[in-house]
Amino acid sequence: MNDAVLIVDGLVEAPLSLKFADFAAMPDSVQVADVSRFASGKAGDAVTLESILALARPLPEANHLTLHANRDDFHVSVPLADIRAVGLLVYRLADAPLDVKKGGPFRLVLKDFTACKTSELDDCANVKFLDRIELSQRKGRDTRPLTAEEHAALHAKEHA
Ligand SMILES: Nc1nc2c(c(=O)[nH]1)N[C@H]1C(S)=C(S)[C@@H](COP(=O)(O)O)O[C@H]1N2
Ligand SMILES: [Mo]
Repeated sequence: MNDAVLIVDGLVEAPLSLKFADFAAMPDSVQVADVSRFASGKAGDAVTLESILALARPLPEANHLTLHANRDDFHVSVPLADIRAVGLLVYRLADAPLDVKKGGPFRLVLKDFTACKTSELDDCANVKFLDRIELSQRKGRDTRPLTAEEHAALHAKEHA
């Protein structure tokens, strides 16, 4: 699991491929210990999404950020301007890489999120098993459930 990589690509000056050790080595100023302080019900230590974007350097025409989880084919695409200040990349829990059972090895957690389906930055956008962050001009792939029935079915599958 320590070899798992998070890809950052699309409309960026410097595409990235980041591992646990890369996140752990980032400066204290961008580390966010214990995200449960900001995101109720979520757990682990993170770095800010902004610090990752600072390394990748989105091009001026990048307007959207898409969070890809190929493990279960779940994808969320939101306006870059909305997510950049509130996104946290959780990579560690109790001094170990974030377990897949907790949505690891990498999980996006929003500092502030609304109830499911009430805004772009809702609980559903807290993407587990995150393996790729893609910057694009237009909105990218978004597989969040649209109806209450689809949403209930997804949660039933998640917690099965
Ligand atoms: N990869 C992936 N991430 C996901 C989901 C999913 O099905 N797959 N479900 C989303 C939905 S709909 C919600 S409400 C939250 C639930 O997060 P929790 O299990 O920490 O409460 O995870 C989100 N992240
Ligand atoms: Mo959700």
